[in-house]
Amino acid sequence: MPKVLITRRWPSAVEAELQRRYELTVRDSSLSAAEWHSALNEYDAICPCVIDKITADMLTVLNPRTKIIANFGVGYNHIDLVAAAARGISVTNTPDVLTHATADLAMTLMFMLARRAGEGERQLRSHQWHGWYPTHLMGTQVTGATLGIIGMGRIGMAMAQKAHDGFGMKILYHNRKPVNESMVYAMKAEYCSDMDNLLQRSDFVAVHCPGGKNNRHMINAAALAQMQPHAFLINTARGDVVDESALVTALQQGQIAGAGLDVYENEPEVSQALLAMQNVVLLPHLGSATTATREAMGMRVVSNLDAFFSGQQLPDRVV
Ligand code: 8YV
Repeated sequence: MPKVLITRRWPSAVEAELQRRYELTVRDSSLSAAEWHSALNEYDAICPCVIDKITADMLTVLNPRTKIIANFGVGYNHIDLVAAAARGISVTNTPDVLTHATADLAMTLMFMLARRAGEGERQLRSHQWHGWYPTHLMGTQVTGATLGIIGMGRIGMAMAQKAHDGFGMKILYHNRKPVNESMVYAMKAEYCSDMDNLLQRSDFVAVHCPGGKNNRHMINAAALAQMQPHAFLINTARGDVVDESALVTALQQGQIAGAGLDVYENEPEVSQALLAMQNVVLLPHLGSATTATREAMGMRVVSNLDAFFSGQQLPDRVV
């Protein structure tokens, strides 16, 4: 049986499945560079997740036994793909299965921000709610508002569709190129080749592009300055897409109305300034965190491993 290492505990149903097929080792912590080097000589496959930063230094083993890194998650900006390819290591991810869970969470953030749900709950739990009054925690209506999607991939599209079909929202999107899919036409989603144009016109801006160096700080001070003062920023993609300190400044100066974040530049650290603000909703990277989705992600890794070890084409090859 091939030897497989998973770097964290996975849902038990998936661990059981892996155990049936492979000689499985389960860790519950990240590997140091030295541990990576020995793991690459010991295992046929290694299955990391987003918190395992796999740099070129960690992949410096000549002729590693490991020939596949099967990531548990769709994003792979934590893996140095060039270094993996140089060692002849294939990398796979888990697309599709977490699309709706992540888009649902972006919707959750949008509603929590708009309707001040976090603020209201904090108020009630701290016994500061003294009864109804006409101007209490007045928020923003989501239905009919304009949603700007940055990155119209699978997750961006799913959020756009939920927002359009369920809540009559007007959809703008910014992408490298226009998306030629029937769903986009059905929603009458408007392509903004110029991101500033989208930022200037949206009531809610949701970031759905990949992380990594190409998109690092795409939402910087200049971009935030384009947004309307009543607009909200939502990020369920990757923390590095948003310049967190520029975001803090924009919020402090009232350039935008609030932000809903599920991802951060230095996870699990979150800036003290954000923690102190009432008009931000802060979640701990929960995008794909439903039982069904996490199990499906695990099973998607299993499919990639099965394909690899039976010599078939990898369903989700990244390199
Ligand atoms: C996952 C995610 O939970 O899949 C992704 O890229 O961001 C998350 O939803 C995480 O990556 C697990 O590795």
